[in-house]
Amino acid sequence: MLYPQNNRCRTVFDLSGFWEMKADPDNEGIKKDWINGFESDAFVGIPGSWNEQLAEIGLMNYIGKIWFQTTFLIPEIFSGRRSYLRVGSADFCAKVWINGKFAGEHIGGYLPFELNITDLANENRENLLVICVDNTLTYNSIPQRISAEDYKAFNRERDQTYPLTAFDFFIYGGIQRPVKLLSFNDLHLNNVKIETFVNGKDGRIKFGANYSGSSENARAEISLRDGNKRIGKKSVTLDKSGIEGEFEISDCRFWSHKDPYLYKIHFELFDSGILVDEYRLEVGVREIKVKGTDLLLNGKPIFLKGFGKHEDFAVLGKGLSFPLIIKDFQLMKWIGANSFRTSHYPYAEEIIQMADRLGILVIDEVPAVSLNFRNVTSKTLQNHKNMLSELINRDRNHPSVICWSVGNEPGILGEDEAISEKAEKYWSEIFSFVRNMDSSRPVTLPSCIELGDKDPSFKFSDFVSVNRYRGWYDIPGQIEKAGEELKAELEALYEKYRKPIFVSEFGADAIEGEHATYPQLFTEEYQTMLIEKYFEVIESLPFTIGEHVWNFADFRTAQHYRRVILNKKGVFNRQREPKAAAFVIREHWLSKHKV
Ligand code: BDP
Repeated sequence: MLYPQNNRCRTVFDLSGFWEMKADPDNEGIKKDWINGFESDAFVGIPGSWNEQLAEIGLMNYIGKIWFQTTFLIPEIFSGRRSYLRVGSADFCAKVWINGKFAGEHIGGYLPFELNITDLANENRENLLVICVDNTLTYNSIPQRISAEDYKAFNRERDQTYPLTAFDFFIYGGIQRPVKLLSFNDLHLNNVKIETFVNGKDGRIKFGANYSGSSENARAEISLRDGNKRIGKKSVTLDKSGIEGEFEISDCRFWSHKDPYLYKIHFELFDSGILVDEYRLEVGVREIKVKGTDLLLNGKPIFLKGFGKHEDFAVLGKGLSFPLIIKDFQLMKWIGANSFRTSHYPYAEEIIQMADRLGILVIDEVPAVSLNFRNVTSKTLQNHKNMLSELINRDRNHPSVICWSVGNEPGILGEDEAISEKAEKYWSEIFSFVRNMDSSRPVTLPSCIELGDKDPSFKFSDFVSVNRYRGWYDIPGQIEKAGEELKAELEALYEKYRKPIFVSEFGADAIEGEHATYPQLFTEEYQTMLIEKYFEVIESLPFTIGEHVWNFADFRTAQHYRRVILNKKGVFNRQREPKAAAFVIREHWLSKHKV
C-alpha cells in the first residue's frame, strides 16, 4: 500500500471533517440496521479520538463500539476508474459499509488500510459511508487486554487502572488519522520497495514494485533525480513478477541525521504508450548496522540521543495534527535530540516522512506492550506478525527508520512466564519473522527491570534495550545509589550478552512548579538531576549506543493513584512548554555530549 499522492494519474479526496456518531454499548447496531444509516447522538471531528471530544456525553472512558457515518459524492474525475477508501487508522478495529454493503474490515489500531469500493459506490448520487470502530482488546489482540481476574491471579489488585489497561497510556478510540477517497487507473502501482547500499563513496538504490491490472503492452519508466537533475533512467517491460532494477550513484550524498539528503525516484507506468500511473518517492541512501559495540550509520558510530514519545495531546487524543508534528520536531531539534522511539505503537506516516526530511532517527515499534505470556495464544502471535508485516511494508522505504522494535516490556504481569520457554520460542519466531521481511535494519525489544538479565529476547536482539527506573520506582530519592546500581547492572548485562546496550527509557515524574533544594521526587530539580546522572553513567560505558529519556512530553494515562491525570515524566509538559530539565538536557546534548 502506498501513501496517497495527488498527481496526473492519482486523485485523493480527504473526507476529514465533522461526521455523525452513535455509541453502541449494547451491541445492537447490526440488528437495528445502522449499516444503512442511523440517527446520530453527536458530531465528532475526524481525525480525532472520541474520548476528550465527547467526554460530556459520557465517552471519556468508553470501551466498545462506536458507529460513524458521513456521505460523499464520487467526483467525475473518478468515473470509469478504480475507487478506494483509505482509513489512516481506526483504533482498535473497524468494519466498513458503503450504501449498506459491506466493504471490508481491519484489525489493529495504528496502521492504515485500503478498501476497493469501485463496485459499491454510486457515481450519480450521494453515497453513505458507515464505519463501526471498536476499541475493545482481547488476549489475542496486540496490545492485549487485561482483566480484573488477571490482577487477582497475580495478587496485584492495587495495580488496576480505570479503564483497565495493560499499558501506561490512555486507551483512546476512534478514527484518529484521515480518511481518504483515492482513485487510480486499472493498471496501477500497489507497492514500492527500496533498499539502499553504501560502498565507499558510492551508493546503490535497489527498487522493486508491484502493480495491479494487466496489459499486453505495458512498461515502466523509473527515473532518479538529484535535485532537479535527472541522474538515472530505467525502462522495464512489465511482467508478472513486478518491476525491479537498480541505480548506482557515484560520489553519493548519503542520508544522515546531520545531512538528511533525499534523492527522488519517479515511477511512471505506460500502457500502449499512454501514461496510466505515476508515483514519486523521496529516497535517502544510507546503511545502518550493528558491529561489535557500535551502531553504525554509513559506517560511522552513532549515539542515539532522544526520547520515547507518544501521540497524545489535549482534546485531540491521538488525532493527527500537522502543527503538533512540526512543534515536536522543532523541540527535538532545539533540545539536541537525534532520535525517538515510536513508543508504543506505529505513529502516523506523516511523522515518519518529516523525520526523513529533518534527519531524526526513528525506532519503529508495534504495540506488543506488556505481553502477559500466561494469556498469549497462537492467535496473539499471528496478530503480532500481521502487525509487524503491515508496519514493515508501510515504513521500509524511510531512511529515518533505523530499527524495528517488536514490542515493549513483556511480563509486567507474569515475570516467570515472560522468561519461560514459551516466551523464548515466541520471541525467536517474531525476530526471525522480522528479519525475513527486512534484513537491512537491526531488531530489538525494550525490556523491563522485572526480567533483569533473564529476558529471553536479549538472545535474539541485535542490541540489548533496557528501560530502567532506578531512582524512581526502585530506590526512590537516592540518585547516587541509583547511578551506582545502574552502572553495575549495565556492566553485568554487557558481560553476559556481549552486545551493545541501549537505555531505551529512564526518567522521573516532575510537576511544573514543584521545587526543592534536596532530592525530592516530583520536583523539577529531581527530574533534572536523575536524568543527568543517567547521562553520566551511560556515557561512561564504552558499549552503550544511546540514551532515550522517558518521556518527551507529559501524556494521559488510565486512572490510577500513581498518576496525577497525566504521566508527568515529560521533559516538556503536555502543551509542549519546557520543564527545568529541558534546558539542562539541551546544554548537555548540544555542547557537552555532541556526537
Ligand atoms: C515503563 C513503560 C512506559 C511507562 C513508564 C512509566 O515502558 O510505557 O510509561 O514505564 O512508568 O515501564 O513512566
